[in-house]
Amino acid sequence: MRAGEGVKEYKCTVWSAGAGCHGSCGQKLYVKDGKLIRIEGDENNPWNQGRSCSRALALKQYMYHPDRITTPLKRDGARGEGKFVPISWDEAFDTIERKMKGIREEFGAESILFCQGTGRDVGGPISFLAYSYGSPNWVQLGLSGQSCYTPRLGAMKATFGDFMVADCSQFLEKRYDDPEFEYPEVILVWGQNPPPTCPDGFFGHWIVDCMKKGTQVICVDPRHTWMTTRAKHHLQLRPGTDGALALGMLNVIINEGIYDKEFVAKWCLGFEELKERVQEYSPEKVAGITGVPADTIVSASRTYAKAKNAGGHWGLAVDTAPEGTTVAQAITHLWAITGNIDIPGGSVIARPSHGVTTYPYTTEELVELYGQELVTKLNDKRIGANEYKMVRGFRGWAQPDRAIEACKTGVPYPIKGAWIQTCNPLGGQATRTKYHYEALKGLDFIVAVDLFHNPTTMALADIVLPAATFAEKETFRSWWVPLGVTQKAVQVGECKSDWEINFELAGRLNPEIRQRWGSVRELIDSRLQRAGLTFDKLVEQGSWAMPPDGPFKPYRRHERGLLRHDGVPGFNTPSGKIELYSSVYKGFDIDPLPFYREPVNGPVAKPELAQQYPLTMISGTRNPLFFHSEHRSIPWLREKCPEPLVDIHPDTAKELGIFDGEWVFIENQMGKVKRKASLSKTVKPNMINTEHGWWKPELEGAEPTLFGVWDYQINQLVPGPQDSQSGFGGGQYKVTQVKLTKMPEGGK
Ligand SMILES: Nc1nc2c(c(=O)[nH]1)N[C@H]1C(S)=C(S)[C@@H](COP(=O)(O)OP(=O)(O)OC[C@H]3O[C@@H](n4cnc5c(=O)[nH]c(N)nc54)[C@H](O)[C@@H]3O)O[C@H]1N2
Ligand SMILES: Nc1nc2c(c(=O)[nH]1)N[C@H]1C(S)=C(S)[C@@H](COP(=O)(O)OP(=O)(O)OC[C@H]3O[C@@H](n4cnc5c(=O)[nH]c(N)nc54)[C@H](O)[C@@H]3O)O[C@H]1N2
Ligand SMILES: [Mo]
Repeated sequence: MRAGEGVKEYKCTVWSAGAGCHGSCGQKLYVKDGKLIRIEGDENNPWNQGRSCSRALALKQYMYHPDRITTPLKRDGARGEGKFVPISWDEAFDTIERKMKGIREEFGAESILFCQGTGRDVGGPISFLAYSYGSPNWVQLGLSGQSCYTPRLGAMKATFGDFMVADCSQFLEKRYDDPEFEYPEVILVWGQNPPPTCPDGFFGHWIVDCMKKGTQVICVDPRHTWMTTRAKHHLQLRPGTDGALALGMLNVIINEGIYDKEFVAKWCLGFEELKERVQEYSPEKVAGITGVPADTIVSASRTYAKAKNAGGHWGLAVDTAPEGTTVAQAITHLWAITGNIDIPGGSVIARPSHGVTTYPYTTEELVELYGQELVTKLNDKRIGANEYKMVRGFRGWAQPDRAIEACKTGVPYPIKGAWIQTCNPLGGQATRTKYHYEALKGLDFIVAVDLFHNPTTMALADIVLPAATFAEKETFRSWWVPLGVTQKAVQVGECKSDWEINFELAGRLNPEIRQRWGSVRELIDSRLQRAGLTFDKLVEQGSWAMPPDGPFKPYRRHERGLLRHDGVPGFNTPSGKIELYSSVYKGFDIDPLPFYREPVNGPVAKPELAQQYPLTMISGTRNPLFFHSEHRSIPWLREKCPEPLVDIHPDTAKELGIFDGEWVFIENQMGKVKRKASLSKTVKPNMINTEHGWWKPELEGAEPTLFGVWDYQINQLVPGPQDSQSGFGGGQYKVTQVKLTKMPEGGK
């Protein structure tokens, strides 16, 4: 489509509501008479090169949906009764200001939790509001063990002093055509299903682009997927045993001497200690633990280690493994000892483009943004920071399991309120959902900021504020590359952006904010200053900017002295080397070397439980149509997947007398949930696989139905809390013991 004849084109970076997603696709929005009429992928944007996903393409249905909340609402009846009335923004802000100030005066700012979901666009505005108010308790509430990316980030920071991603040319403006880029010979894809997910600042299809040019993939996944069926090696391990497999691969590579000796000698520290540790994990022993044959472990290790250049890509299953931080550490060691660090087509250091961040990824940044004094003060009260040194020392999160327990028990102090923004704990994020429901119900004051009602807003919210989609707001985006902005194309109802809402409240709750910035635009521009850019300039140049040469752009920055503050060649770790024996972990009271631990409620650790509930359930495998608990009301998306399915191996189904398309219960000690059977050989006979985030917007919203959440929400069966040395990782989403039962005739 072209602009002209009353049609205006807006180039935007997609981040947050509409598509959801961690990605930053460039999309072109076409607007006529103040309404969005079409969306198309931006072919000039280096990230997605013109592509769109099903959720972006359905944006009009999402934005103009009749269920969309378009004014602030206040509860007008008991919690859960489903009665809300529209109020003005002034009334909403006044009420929230009064209540939040009252709670702060009586109980302290820490008694309000600031709860977010995954990294859409919310990290910046929500941490900004929490710290402006003075609460240290910024948390992905319900995400047991903060089990999404934080364990991997922590391991990378400890090992390399920086973050890393598989290099698919994304840091280069000309992408695959840049002569500096070399396609990876191999990409090791660990616990990730890239095509439908685009997670963690990475566009999944880049791996497919590389595969088309000859890149081989090695996949570590208990299921068969599109990618595993095209892999050179598929390591089909028992869920949750990733730690053992990584140690087994290290064992092969070290003992066969096929590691990069020169690189290890020059840049790594602690190799001898690692060598000694991996002797405990022979391929034969690891085969016994993981179910992957020893010769497959050996041949996959050889393929990986002998490749000229190999990328490392990984996903959520690494974090949800027990001791996710140590599993992630073992995988970083695979990248390191093979010398695949910061080279074309290897694993490259990933820093936010131009050094601009929207919110703190590390404690260092937290200090840089808010000052040491505030951070020290926050750490004293942050839930989990006194129990777990890594929670204290890496990133600003409160520990989610302890946070919800505090709501229930008042320990370490009473929690009085929750600010829930871009987050649906009851509908998708929280393990042991009923526990979260009961604990949150007891709080005095709850605000939710969302676009639609969902089980959380219905059951808990006193005030609901209507949020804007990416098409309706100004925001900036920085997650590795490129640095991007989203310009406001249209207005829907009275919706406001998360930045606008939080900026207004932050100013009311902390007058200093108003002295520093006059508007959200000023705040954004002040963040972009580091890049020598402004919001307007970025819009002018097409909505994105790639990093210039220097510390934010590969390759071989460690050799060029670009990584450390002192300018000396090396890595940004305490020793200047890649720490295979981690001094940082040691400081956190975590084993400085990787080790293996069984899933805590798995069939080996709890054989009695497995006898009763013999199937291992993987939950949460992503569906390209939905983003977590979103999009079930969007006609184009829902019609492709009308009901929540469970994948069951045909032999298991036969044994249980279950037919394809029949409704069944998934059941364990915590409850039971409904699913439609889908017979599939993608899973092994002793496991099942099902999606998370299911509730039905078409059902009654008021209690007790709550949009069917108690029928369909799988996380009711997922136990908690996590139990790890670091306080991070180990959410039991991917290893839950269950059984299947047929549903009585006509049940649904
Ligand atoms: N069983 C199981 N459960 C899981 C997982 C799993 O693998 N298995 N994965 C877990 C993981 S990794 C994560 S990160 C969590 C994610 O969990 P959440 O991020 O909490 O995901 P949602 O449930 O979709 O809740 C997001 C809510 O935010 C709203 N929203 C979307 N965009 C915006 C926006 O821009 N502004 C505002 N104000 N609201 C917005 C949506 O309408 C929705 O109600 O789920 C976890 N839950
Ligand atoms: N369309 C869509 N995209 C999304 C999301 C969404 O909800 N919808 N959510 C976003 C979020 S917050 C996240 S965290 C990412 C997650 O995206 P991914 O990291 O890809 O995570 P999953 O889809 O949960 O699982 C990926 C693969 O891990 C395998 N797996 C399961 N258990 C194990 C195990 O124990 N070990 C190993 N090695 N593999 C295992 C599954 O079979 C699956 O194929 O996706 C993001 N992108
Ligand atoms: Mo996530």
